[in-house]
Amino acid sequence: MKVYEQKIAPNARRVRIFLAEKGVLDQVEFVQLDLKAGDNITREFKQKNFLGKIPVMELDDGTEISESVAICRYFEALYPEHPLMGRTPKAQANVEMWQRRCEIYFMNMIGMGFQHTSGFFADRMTPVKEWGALCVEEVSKFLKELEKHLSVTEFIAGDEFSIADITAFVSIDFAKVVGVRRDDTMPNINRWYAQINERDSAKA
Ligand SMILES: N[C@@H](CCC(=O)N[C@@H](CS)C(=O)NCC(=O)O)C(=O)O
Repeated sequence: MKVYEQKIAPNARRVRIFLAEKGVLDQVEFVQLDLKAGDNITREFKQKNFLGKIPVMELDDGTEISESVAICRYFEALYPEHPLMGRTPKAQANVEMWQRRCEIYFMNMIGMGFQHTSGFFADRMTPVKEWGALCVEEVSKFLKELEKHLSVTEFIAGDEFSIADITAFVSIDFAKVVGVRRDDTMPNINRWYAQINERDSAKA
């Protein structure tokens, strides 16, 4: 099976970390694309994902799956031992809630903030600086909420490491591109970040 990605891209990184946690990185052939050069918006690539986004997983039977969480869900179903999406119905709902919060209100806001303030993809979209600035404000607000949340919980979605931690961890590194950084006023985030960063998967 193949995964089309660009290694430094945050969505690619979260899938890699998930696969490393599952111990299946070596089952996948990673195909590198250059996003800035537009490898992802060619007619050929858009046949794999009409949205022109990575990562895209291609199974040996030709099935193409995009959306990072959909790719992760496939591996969660294949390898349910060491669950990363919750064990019980309640835990699964909690993980889903936090994963979506971290993705929609944090990771995506960083992406929008970056694209709309930097003009990085101006060849394929219309940057709106004011919208980008508002997104960056939302990123800072979310980080503050995360700091409060991590004062009462070990991991983002409770007692166990999950995909929500992966999305939040990758997003915290990504947030540097919009000038938002964790700092000394965030002891809980710093404690949690160090813990995730020590896992072998964090280097994937
Ligand atoms: N919701 C998608 C987002 C995918 C996405 O935005 N990928 C970025 C890289 S992190 C991308 O392909 N950007 C290229 C572009 O927008 O042209 C997912 O979860 O995989």
